Amino acid sequence: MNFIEQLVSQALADFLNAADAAALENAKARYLGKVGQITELMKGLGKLAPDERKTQGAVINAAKTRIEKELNARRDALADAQMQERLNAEAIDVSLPGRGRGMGGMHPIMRSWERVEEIFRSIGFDVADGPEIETDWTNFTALNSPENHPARSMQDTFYIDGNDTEGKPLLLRTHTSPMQVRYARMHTPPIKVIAPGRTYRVDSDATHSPMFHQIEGLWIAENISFADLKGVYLNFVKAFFETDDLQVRFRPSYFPFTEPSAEIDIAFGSGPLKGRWLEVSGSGQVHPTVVRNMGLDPEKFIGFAFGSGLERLTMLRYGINDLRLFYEGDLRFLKQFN
Ligand code: 2U9
Repeated sequence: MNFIEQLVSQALADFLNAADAAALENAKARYLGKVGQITELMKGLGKLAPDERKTQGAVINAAKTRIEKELNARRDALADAQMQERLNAEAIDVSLPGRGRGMGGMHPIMRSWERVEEIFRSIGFDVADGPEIETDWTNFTALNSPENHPARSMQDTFYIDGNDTEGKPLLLRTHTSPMQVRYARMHTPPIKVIAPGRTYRVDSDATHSPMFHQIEGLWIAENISFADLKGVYLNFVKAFFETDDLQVRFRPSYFPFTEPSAEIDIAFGSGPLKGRWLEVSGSGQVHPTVVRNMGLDPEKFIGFAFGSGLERLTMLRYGINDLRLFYEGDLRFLKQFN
């Protein structure tokens, strides 16, 4: 094997041994670079006699072409190998089941909310909706709690920067009653509506939360009495707790917006709470001043209202003993309702 043949086979061996692109380019420089061996041979041609230059030149050129061809082949092979390695490393196992999205579920309070709406809709009640930020008039004055009246302190609340058109501060509603005031002023009797929603008070302990949910009902027409209240509420609790085996009783009470007023208690005839009187609602005949503030003549229109805490109803229905569980977002608790 002459020198040039040896050089070529050495170059091919070096290329094959190059494990990656950088090693390959280094090997290339040794033969084809500025001071590479083939390049040096080319430079030496000038010193040869014309005849010899021609034959030697052809031999060197053939060697160079051969080396370049093998270099390109090795470049392609290394690039292919690298791509294959990447494909293997980044392979996606299409047979794995997808992660999917968590299904989410309904909060127990929302379950009660929807349940109560369904029950009252089934006996002809409409459902009111309204703002959580209220005016002083709609939240208090219209409901017969005049300014400076001590009854207002029963419902201490959060005030908002900014005033209403009367220059009074806006506030977070302390009950859902203002929705019914708004509803009554936009409709004509019979007014038969429930108002579910979030309410706010400055109160926070094991049995009170600064935000809680109420469901209130209002039925005003020309001849609606306490007997209707009893019938409607008894029908409601029987449907809500899914039992006919319960009793209701009314205890005298006081609210500014009703007169006379009563607390409503229920007692189950069976189950873990059997025989215990449980307070579930306030109620009463709507106060004539409130009827007037709804834009109606209290000499002509009369009816009842009630208000229940959705948290309380939900705790009794499911046997939950701590109010705070509703607001902590603990999935171990929430998953039990879905
Ligand atoms: C209008 C007129 C009267 C709604 C009523 C109660 C009695 C009551 C409490 C129950 C538990 C609030 O969530 S709670 O703390 N509510 O006792 N609510 S009568 O009376 C109205 C509502 C609207 C126009």
